Amino acid sequence: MTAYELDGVKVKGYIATSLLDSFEWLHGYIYAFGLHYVDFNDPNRPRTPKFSAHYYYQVMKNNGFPETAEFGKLWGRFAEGFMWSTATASYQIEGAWRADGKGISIWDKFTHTPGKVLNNDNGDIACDSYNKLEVDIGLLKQLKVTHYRMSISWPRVLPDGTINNINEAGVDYYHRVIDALLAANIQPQVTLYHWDLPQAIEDQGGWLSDIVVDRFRDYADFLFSRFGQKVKFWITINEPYIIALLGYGYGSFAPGISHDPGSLHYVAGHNVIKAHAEAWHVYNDKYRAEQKGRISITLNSDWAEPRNPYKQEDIDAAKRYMDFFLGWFANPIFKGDYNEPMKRIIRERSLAAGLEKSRLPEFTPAEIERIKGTHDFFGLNHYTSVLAFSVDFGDTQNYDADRGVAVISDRTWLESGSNWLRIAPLGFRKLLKYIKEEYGDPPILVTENGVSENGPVDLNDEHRSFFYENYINEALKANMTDGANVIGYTAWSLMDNLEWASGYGERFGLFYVNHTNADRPRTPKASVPFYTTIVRCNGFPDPADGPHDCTNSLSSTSAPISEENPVNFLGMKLSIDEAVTGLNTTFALLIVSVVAVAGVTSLLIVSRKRSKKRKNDP
Ligand code: GBH
Repeated sequence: MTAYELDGVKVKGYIATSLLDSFEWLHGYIYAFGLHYVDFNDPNRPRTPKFSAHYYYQVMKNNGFPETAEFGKLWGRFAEGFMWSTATASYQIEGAWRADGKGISIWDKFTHTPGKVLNNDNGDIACDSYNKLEVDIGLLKQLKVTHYRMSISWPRVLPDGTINNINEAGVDYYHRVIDALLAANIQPQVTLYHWDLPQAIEDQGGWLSDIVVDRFRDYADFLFSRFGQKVKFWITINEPYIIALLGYGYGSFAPGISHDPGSLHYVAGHNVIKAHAEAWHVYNDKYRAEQKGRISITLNSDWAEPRNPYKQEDIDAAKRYMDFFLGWFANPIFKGDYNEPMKRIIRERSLAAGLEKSRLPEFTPAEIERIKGTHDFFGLNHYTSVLAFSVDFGDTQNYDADRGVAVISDRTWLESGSNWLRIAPLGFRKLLKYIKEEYGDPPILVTENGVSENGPVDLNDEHRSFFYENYINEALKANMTDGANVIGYTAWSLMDNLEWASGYGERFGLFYVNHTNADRPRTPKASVPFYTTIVRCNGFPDPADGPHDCTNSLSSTSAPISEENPVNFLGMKLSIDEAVTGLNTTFALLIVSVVAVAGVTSLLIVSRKRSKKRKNDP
């Protein structure tokens, strides 16, 4: 376009290569140049338009780039007082699994069950944060974050899960953490429950039994009474979706229950919602007036796009994906009761299978009222997007069959170190806007967002800086352009840690932790100064009204690794220079809003006559 408009080159047409993924000569079917994905495992060779096909359609329709800022970078800052944070969770970093009277959690048991976790990794030592308080505070200071999201290990403070037995050594540890944070002028955002349920409570049925509702309320009451003078941000429960579905449906997470995948995740989810509501009410009734903090829950959700945005079935599938994911928990808490599609679909499918009633439990009218409105903000964990389409699973009775949706990734979304996580920043903006519109324009606190790598250690993590720059910029658009009330942002994670069933191989940290070294040393990755700059700038101040003091730390982003040391970029071994060039190219492509399809080839048809004529001109 620049050549045509600015340099006067007579570009007469443009052919995008290729219409379809196809046989790529010596490379077979590995490389996919198509605007449409072709499934070569399916004899029907179904075609699916990629994001790039839709984008190219827009370019053709406009006879140039679409007149929208959607794809460009937005310069601007978040509001004064925006909360900049980074997060960890107790089991993933603390270690000291039996120190000083700590009780056993379901994750201690799960990781010690052979075959449950990749490499049989466990959290016995983890990042040893239990013994490295000062070191970790140093990392937070280096990042210049205003807040730190941490979680409390329930069995560390209440070894059997009840207030009959208080482990003061554990309570002291959290006092030391919180005091050190406050001394560094970093405000703690404390999660009461990030998945490490006391095994003693699991032995009584865990989240499947409503005993847990009372236990959790007592535990919450206890924490507010002990820490509420110092802590002003509370998150009751992290990701009920994962607790319920992976813990009690699929069984891929602790406690690993999978014998009744039709019902148990719905039962567990039901109790999680009730437990959250009780904790919120305790705070509201007993502590809020005096302690003046805020308390809510953190829900995780992907963003779902229809696989084909022009196909009604796919549009419906994407909506169902959202209803069964975010809506499962957001509806009862923000609107009252489960959403109608979930209630109707699960009831119909249950009855059709000969059951007497729906596998989705019902709330009584009194419960609906008690749960509705138990939020001071919308805590959101978000990582990735999916393309959804409708699938009929027959009469199978499980979550996926109830939802009736399957998903794929767009081939143009860059990969990460986790199979489930593709980099799709645009979905973040859409999700934030969706929450604003669907759930009453709540203040939204982003409690997790981040990206992983795996394989050989590479401290030059351009992919993470790329991720943070683009995702945070989409959050800024959601805020400034769409009016979503985003009040804070939290990078997952402060440091590489136990990535649950994936072990230590998938690394989400801003700081690298060497888990084979007994000292568990922390080393900043290149993304540390990068994120710090965004934090100091409170967003992305326009260079046109610069220079800005806050960008000074950018000068220290130079790679902390040597030139000889090759780095891994998108699975290819490249020199650092090449990798940086590759990434900059990807940035540039995205920023000028051409989709980053690795190796898109194009053909410029230049009018020969004209160019010849020009050449011949004196
Ligand atoms: C969050 O979960 C957690 O709160 C945090 O503790 C975690 O470290 C972080 O994200 C990164 O995962 O391996 O294919 O079975 C986000 C939800 C739950 C998404 C586990 C990936 C595993 C999928 N994650 N899930 S798979």
